Amino acid sequence: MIHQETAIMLVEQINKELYSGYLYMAFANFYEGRKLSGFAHWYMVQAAEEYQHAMKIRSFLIRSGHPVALGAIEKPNTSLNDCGDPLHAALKHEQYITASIETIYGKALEVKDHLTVEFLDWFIMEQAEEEASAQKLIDRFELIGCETGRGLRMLDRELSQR
Ligand code: OFO
Repeated sequence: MIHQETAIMLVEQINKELYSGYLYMAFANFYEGRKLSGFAHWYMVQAAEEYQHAMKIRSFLIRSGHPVALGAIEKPNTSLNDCGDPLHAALKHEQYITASIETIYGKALEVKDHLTVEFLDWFIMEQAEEEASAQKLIDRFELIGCETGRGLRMLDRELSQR
């Protein structure tokens, strides 16, 4: 059985994962507007992954007999100007999601909800990857910058392969 407190936190996490997808879609839209379709594609793939994360949690709760009452998904909080802004915002957001997962993990340990601890192991690893990949993209981008030069186009083409 999943503990009632962790179950509530997991339902909230579904909302955060769906919000993540919504945020990444906003980033994709921003890049579409700048004719950087590779960057846009990258974030649409990311948005689809976030949906999968939400579904993974949903299935876990449903399998364990917990009701999943869905809340409203907030409007993405974005003020994007520079073409590097989404990259930094993505890292910051992933750090927030990592903290959220770790909070649930901590609660599961506290209430001895071993099922949830085991379930969240995958998310702990996934968050390490998410942060690393967001940081890697920033590092690569910072060597290039926003000028519509050859480097940016090359990176855009590469991101379209994801
Ligand atoms: Fe679901 O990992 Fe990103 O937010």
